[in-house]
Amino acid sequence: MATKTDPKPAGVADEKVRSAGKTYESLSRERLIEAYRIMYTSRRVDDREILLKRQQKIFFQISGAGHEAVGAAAGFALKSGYDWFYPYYRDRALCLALGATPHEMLLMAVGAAADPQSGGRQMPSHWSFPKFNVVTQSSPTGSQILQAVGCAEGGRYFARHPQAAKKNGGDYRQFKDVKFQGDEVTYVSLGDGATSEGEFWEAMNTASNRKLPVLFVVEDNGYAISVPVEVQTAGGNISRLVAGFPNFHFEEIDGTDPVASYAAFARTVAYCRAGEGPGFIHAHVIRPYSHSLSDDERLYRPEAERNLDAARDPITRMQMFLIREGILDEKGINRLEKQVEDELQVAVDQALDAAPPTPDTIMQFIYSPDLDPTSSALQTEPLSVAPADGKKVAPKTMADLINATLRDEMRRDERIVIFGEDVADASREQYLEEKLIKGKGGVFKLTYGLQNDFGSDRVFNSPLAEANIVGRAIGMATRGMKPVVEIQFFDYIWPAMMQLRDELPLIRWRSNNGFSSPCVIRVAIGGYLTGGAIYHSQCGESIFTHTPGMRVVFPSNALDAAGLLRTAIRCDDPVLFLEHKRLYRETFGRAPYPGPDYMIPFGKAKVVQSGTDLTVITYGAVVPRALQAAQKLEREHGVKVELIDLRCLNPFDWETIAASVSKTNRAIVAYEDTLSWGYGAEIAARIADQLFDHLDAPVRRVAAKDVFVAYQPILEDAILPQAEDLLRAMKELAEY
Ligand SMILES: Cc1ncc(C[n+]2csc(CCOP(=O)(O)OP(=O)(O)O)c2C)c(N)n1
Ligand SMILES: [Mg+2]
Repeated sequence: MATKTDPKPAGVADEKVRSAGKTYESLSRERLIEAYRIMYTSRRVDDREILLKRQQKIFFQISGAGHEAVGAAAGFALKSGYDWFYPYYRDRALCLALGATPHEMLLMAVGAAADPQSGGRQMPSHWSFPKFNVVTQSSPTGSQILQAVGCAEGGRYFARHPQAAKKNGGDYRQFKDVKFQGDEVTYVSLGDGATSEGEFWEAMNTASNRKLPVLFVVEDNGYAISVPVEVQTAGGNISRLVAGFPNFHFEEIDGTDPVASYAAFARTVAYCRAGEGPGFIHAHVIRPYSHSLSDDERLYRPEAERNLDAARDPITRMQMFLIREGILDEKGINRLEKQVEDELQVAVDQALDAAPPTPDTIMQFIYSPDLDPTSSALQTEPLSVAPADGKKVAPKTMADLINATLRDEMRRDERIVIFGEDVADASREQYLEEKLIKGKGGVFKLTYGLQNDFGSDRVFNSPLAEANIVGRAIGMATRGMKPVVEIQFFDYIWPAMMQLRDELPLIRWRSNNGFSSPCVIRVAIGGYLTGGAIYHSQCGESIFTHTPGMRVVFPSNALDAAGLLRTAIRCDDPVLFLEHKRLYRETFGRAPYPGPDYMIPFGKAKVVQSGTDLTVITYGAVVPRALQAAQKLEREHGVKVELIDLRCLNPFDWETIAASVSKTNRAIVAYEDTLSWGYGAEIAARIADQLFDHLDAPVRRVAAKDVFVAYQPILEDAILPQAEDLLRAMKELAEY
């Protein structure tokens, strides 16, 4: 039963379809036959894949069986290549309706090189069709939903800032074409089980609050693998739980009835297109083929329950409908089905003949093939502007120069938006307009004044939800925007971990360069704060350098922060930009403003001081501590330390390390994170492996104790590596 709050936006009445009254005229007989063709094709592709899996010719199968009517209806109500789509694995019929072919699907199943969705990298049914705006999907349940919200925000942003969509040379924009429509809708679907993921609620919240044209479709087949819906959802019905979200148009429908489903989609899409807000369709469907081929539902569902489902099979229902209404007779149905079978046979044969990808392609598209952020062409000199009065230029802090870089880049590139917790000057902008307040601009004030300068469209606060920040940024970046978002404290990055590990760095690789999401995640990191304690002092950069596809930068001074942040923003890859809180306003490493084009390429270390006796490789807040120790060692013992500041952790500058260690024959890797399995472990291992012949002593690490940072400063000092620890290690190694 459809519970509808029909808003009747323009054009809907003509499209109105009511299955009960048989007023399905707006779907012509041809469209209904087409709907059946799509649904039947979808089912038969599943059947053929199941056979192929049993014959071990493909390696995985998950079906869209039972979900075909909803898919066809959505495909009819939305516009392929115009609207945007974040489907999930049951949406085979939707993809067919949008224009995908069984051949393309089967190429994915066999893992062919020519698989247009992933080039053999993803499981079947992980849809990705750039030509239809179907954005690359992954396997984590629910991780697509916040991205869909960001995608809708991207469309709206470009509609409001059409100049921003223009192509531009000299940075990522050269390779990132933008298309948008003023009235586009973003479709996102998920199962009943996936509504239990927190990210679903975060997405509903933002779509509701910002009145975004996102169409949420919950395909409720009553089970998440073996877990029934009443265990997932309080009260057993998601419609009831979400009913309180403002601005939505809600529909709860029998998703096995294509005509009723189409009617609900037409109403909801019209509502979203008209800019009224998001839509929510809760479609009750069935799952006749168990969860996947690895699941046997007879183990947890009795026959009687399965029979009830079978009686609602959308394929049979549609067949009977067509016959009953005289749209197709039995012969006509047979002819259509035979045609589908014949075409499918050709597609299967072609897929089985398709060449697999060659192993030498595995490293392709981890990063942008177009823009190399390590290129020395990016290196520019800082602009030195001598003041007219002849006075010295006042050196700026790292915080100042990060703020200045953000401002410069926002001026240069209208695709940049900044959001995160507390980053705006004030969400209640009338206070700013009336000049009642100064504005906040971040808990560390790094984004201070940007909302004032660029407006609330470009700098705004997010809800207190880290996955929300990163998930939306990914969706926006997919559309060609450049979100530069902030995670307030590294210690609180973990709610975003699914997006940071399984999504952001994988968008390009898993879609075989079909999509990309180059955004910047700025994160305040690190300790030495005197009172920062456990939850405001953590490092953990190696967790991210361990993630292929993610650039990781960690500057130690103001000038490097400015140059590297600019490279990060102009880059065509996702960048995690780690800003050490202790260094924000340190006297060490201040520098004059280097101008609006100052850049440093990624992966180029800086030799802070050269030496001949020992190499210390470090980064971040350990740099000034190591420098202090090295200077003392030279003063007191004449040992000359070569100090290398890596600046960029992925990629890192192996050449500079190798040249230095080959010269000094002794190496210490120092880092603020806990010693074991920390970032320096990899560097130490590489030195041991590749520079063994040059070593006169073992490779040493100096790092934090294997414990979290405690509150009491005496404890903090004992836990984090100090200049004295570095001095001791340097002296010992020099004497080894
Ligand atoms: C984050 C995450 N946890 C667990 C899984 C394993 N898993 C895959 S599908 C699934 C059930 C999904 O159920 P539902 O959302 O109802 O969709 P359905 O498959 O029933 O259409 C689970 C637990 C996963 N893919 N991702
Ligand atoms: Mg389910």
